[in-house]
Amino acid sequence: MKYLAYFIFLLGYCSACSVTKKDATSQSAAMQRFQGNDSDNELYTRFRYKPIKGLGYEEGVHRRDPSSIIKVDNLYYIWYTRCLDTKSSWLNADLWYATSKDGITWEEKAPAVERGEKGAWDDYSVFTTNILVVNGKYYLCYQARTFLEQRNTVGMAWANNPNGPWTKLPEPILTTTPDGELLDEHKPGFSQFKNCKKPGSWDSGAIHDPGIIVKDGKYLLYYKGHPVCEKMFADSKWGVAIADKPEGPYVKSPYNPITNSGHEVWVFPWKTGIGALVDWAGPEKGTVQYSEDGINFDVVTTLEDIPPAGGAYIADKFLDTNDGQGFDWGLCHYGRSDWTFLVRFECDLKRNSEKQIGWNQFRHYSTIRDVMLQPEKFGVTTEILQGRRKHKKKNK
Ligand code: AAL
Repeated sequence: MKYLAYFIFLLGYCSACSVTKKDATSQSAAMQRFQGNDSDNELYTRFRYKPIKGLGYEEGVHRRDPSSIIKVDNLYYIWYTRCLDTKSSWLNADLWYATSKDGITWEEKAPAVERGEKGAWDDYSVFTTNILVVNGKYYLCYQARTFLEQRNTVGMAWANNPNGPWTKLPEPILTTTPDGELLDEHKPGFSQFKNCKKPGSWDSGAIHDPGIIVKDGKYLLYYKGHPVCEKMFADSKWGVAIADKPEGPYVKSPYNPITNSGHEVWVFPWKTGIGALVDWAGPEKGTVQYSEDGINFDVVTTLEDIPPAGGAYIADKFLDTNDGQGFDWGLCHYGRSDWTFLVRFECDLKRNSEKQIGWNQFRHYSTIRDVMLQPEKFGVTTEILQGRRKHKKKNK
């Protein structure tokens, strides 16, 4: 009995030792998982926003989902969804383009790709596009919808000049996985939530945000998928479809989905692999990730305030580089006003750029969005919240 008590005491003492005594193998789960400070992390940044001229807020016009930006003959080009509908900001829309000399003042030019004729697979809306440039030829890939089909497709158009004219490929280059069942497959609008009969694969309900990057001689078309019978709008993930030629055929990777999170797709060449900004949807929302092969992504750090549907100026996006340099500016949309509009963002995701991570860059540190939206409700004004009103000096 005496020995048993002694043994129990020793056991307790030793297990206490193991959590209090440090030896060479002591390492917490967090430190085993990931080490590194944001201040040393090349893929860490804060985002800063600025208004632009020409594509900013305008009553009566939605402009949203901008493409990546390219530079041709000293002029920047961008493509985006332009929509005049009051019920939706992306259905019943066409693709337009604009140019700029400095990335701040933009000139809206004309439609690039318009909806097809009645009965065509793109007769209701062409929207959310991205650009690809290969050997002096330009390709736009974009979402397409008919008026009645709930599930969308991805189309492509090409041109010899960024100003067009654009020629559409006759058939979609990507389609949703044809499983799951909607109560009504032929219903206008975009509400699949109440339209569910039988759940489907992760990309059976929608294939969105197509964007192509060139890697090792292949064309990697990244896209976001929603399943039929998605429970929440934020259950999206990304997949990739791969082709030997820009026009396809694109074959979906057997590894899809290749992310477990992410809404608007944003990928860029980074060093020898591919970087990804995974925005507001899913368990790994708000992260920047990296993959050596474009399929297996790891989280590198967490970012706040990622530009919604950002389209960056990524100078080497289509160069099939093994030395991806990143980017430091672009346009994104603001979608919570009556008419969606474009704004400029700046960041430090260009290699060797100096990180602006001083205290004044952490504007969101003390931000509660509901307070920011309705300061008066909380007894303060916007001026006070923004720190523009100084304390009155007493006893001077
Ligand atoms: C966007 C994109 C797709 C969706 C809608 C318009 O930000 O994810 O394009 O369909 O919202």
